[in-house]
Amino acid sequence: SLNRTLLLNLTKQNLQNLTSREISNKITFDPEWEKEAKKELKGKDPEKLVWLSPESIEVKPVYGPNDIPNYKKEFPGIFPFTRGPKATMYTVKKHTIRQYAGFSTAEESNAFYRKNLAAGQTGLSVAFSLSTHRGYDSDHPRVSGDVGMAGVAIDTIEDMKKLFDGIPLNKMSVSMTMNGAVLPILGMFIVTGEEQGVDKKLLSGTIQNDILKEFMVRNTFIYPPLPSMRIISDIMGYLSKNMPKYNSISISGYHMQEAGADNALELAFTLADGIEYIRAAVNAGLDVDSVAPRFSFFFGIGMNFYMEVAKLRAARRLWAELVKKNFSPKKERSMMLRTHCQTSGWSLTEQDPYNNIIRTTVEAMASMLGGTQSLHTNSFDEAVGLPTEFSARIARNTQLILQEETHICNVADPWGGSFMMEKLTDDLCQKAMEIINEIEQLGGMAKAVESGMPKHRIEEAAARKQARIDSGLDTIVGVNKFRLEKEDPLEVRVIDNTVVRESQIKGIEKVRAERNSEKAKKALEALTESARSGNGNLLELSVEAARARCTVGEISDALAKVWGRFQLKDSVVQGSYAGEYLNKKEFQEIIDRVDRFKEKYGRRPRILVAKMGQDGHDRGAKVIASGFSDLGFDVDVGPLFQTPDEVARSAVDSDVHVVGISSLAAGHRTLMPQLVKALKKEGAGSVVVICGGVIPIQDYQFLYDNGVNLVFGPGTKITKAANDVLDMIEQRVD
Ligand code: MLC
Ligand code: 5AD
Repeated sequence: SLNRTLLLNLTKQNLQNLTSREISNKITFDPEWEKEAKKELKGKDPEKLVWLSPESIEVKPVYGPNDIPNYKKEFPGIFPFTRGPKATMYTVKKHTIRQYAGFSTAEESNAFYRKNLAAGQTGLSVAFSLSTHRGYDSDHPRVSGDVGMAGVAIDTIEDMKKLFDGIPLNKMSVSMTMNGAVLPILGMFIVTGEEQGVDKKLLSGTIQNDILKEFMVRNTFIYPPLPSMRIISDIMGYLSKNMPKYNSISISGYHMQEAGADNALELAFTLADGIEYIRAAVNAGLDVDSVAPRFSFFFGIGMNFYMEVAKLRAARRLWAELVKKNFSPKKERSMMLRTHCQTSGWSLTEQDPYNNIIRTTVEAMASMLGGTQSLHTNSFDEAVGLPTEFSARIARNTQLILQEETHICNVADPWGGSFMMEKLTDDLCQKAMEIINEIEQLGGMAKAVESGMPKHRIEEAAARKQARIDSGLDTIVGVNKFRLEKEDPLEVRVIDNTVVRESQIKGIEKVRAERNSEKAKKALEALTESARSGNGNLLELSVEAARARCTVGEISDALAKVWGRFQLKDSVVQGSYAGEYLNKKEFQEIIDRVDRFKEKYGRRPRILVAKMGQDGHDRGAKVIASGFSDLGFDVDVGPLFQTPDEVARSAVDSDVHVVGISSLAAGHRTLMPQLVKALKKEGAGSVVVICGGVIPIQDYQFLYDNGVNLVFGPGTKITKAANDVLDMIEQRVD
């Protein structure tokens, strides 16, 4: 029984009732300036120059002292740390250049890391395969299209040792982005240190370990929320006792921004997550001062330049004040927000891709001017695949040039005292606090997540953003303005999924053959028992299991025996796309075309929007579902993590005209041909098959040859996609 949602169509009446947002407050200006501006504007009101940001903040054309009447002196390194966690900031230590990377096998990723470190990178950050994220070994049939594609596949401690071969873990700080399979991965990391001869006291780095945002946006959870929260408090307990230099969590807003959140939503949900994690630790008997000093954060930095700088300043101030108010810590450091940033992947385009270098540079500057501790700059080939050696070099050099050549690092918080920046910081604090208070009313972030509120807000914001771009309100150079007539294809990194999988399977077989199977069995049983009874520390037991050479899949299953695997119940927002697009002729033309379709064929065109494999990035799928629904289509949305057979089955069950697959993790080459075959087997060969997402142009012909009817790259207008799909359906039903 699949958990599918059928969206009802909005009536035209409903559509008309949705109006765009308007500037609400009376805007005041300095009278002398206003007089001069009116002259220049030939009598027009300067209020017309106010820009209403996506956060509903009114950005004025000019600021002055009257905009910050309550300005209080603040300095870096001093509570509430608005201006930075350290007094001297980059003047003493520049931010860590920490490029997120991982692909294929441990050997290949290790070689890539070593080259990057030699060329100026200063910290490591591991991207794991989606199969690993979701706690499946590489030999599991569900992950055949995923292994090694979006990150490095790790099945056993032997893989982890290869990943850090020649990289001394007492010297190099390592971030690992892991949330679902956090226990086996952290366990294997600790044992890797041990087998390198490094005492775990000396291990430095960060584990992402932020499960709440997985249930909202990133979707690499394994277990239900409650046991997932126990995992986190067990990890904090273990780390605070045994690994004083290791950051126990990286509370992440990045993925919210990538999923469509504006800066106020990102800020509010991330800080509210942080408060929830301290509460969980305190409820598990830990002292706030033993855990909070090792909390770290992670924000996305997009193209809204001033607002992004203001966000990091606001984040530090709000966090300090919230922790103080809620937990009365004794240590200053418990209130000090330290963060990693990553430039926005979503802001980058497939069209005219070298423009992405410029976008990333601007975003990197905002991160540094905002005072980040660590930074990843994206590669310009983001929209088509994983970084190549060349694109990774440019991305890294972007940071090196900003650090070494621009003298940006010579001043801490250079924006401090700017009328505009201080006002935006205050405004963002206020907007975020309104949302945080709403969350507190719901009983905190865990409850809010359960209610679906944050996810819904983010998806609304994403649909609005898409409509603003599709209707030309927001500009993206090379996409909806100044588009090239002809694009030159980019060189892309190609990973042979079959070869990686076979080599991983050999590795698993070798470890299983050589280990003491009795010891491995006992370690797994202890984990199952701890999950059942609630006694013992799950990380301590996972370290034991890693020593006993248990695999990621075995450790994950030992816990799933008790807790099961979590299934997300989902819905899709309606009206947000239409709300920003209304009154546009092309929008109305498609609605009319869909109505004519219905008159002629007795029902609306019906599309199943689905995701296959372990790729949980569903912004694209959600935005397509919302957009098509607002355009009058009947839309079914499939659950995440489907096999091609499962998708074919539900296409037949709901008798759809079209199946639309969104693919962001490179599984399309393996999974799309399987889907076409599965549809034929079900007798549904006439269903139109389309796909979109991160798909290099080089793969289009391969997909057409294998029965896919239409492929849409990033930057496709939904209205155009809808028209093309209607053409295709009408050819088939006639
Ligand atoms: C810093 N230090 C100073 C100083 N500045 N000392 C004196 N004077 C100064 N001016 C000290 C710090 O106090 C610290 O020591 C040490 O130097 C290291 O500096 P840091 O600023 O803490 O940097 P770093 O070690 O790099 O840690 C940054 C961090 C951490 C705290 C944000 O959590 C981190 O590295 N996070 C990275 C997360 C990441 O890469 N995530 C990728 C996600 S990708 P001490 O003793 O005080 O610690 C993803 C994508 C996806 O999620 O979806 O797949
Ligand atoms: N290697 C490098 N960068 C990656 N990203 C995701 N996976 C990898 C990887 N394996 C980056 C992209 C993406 C963001 C979530 O992280 O920029 O948008």
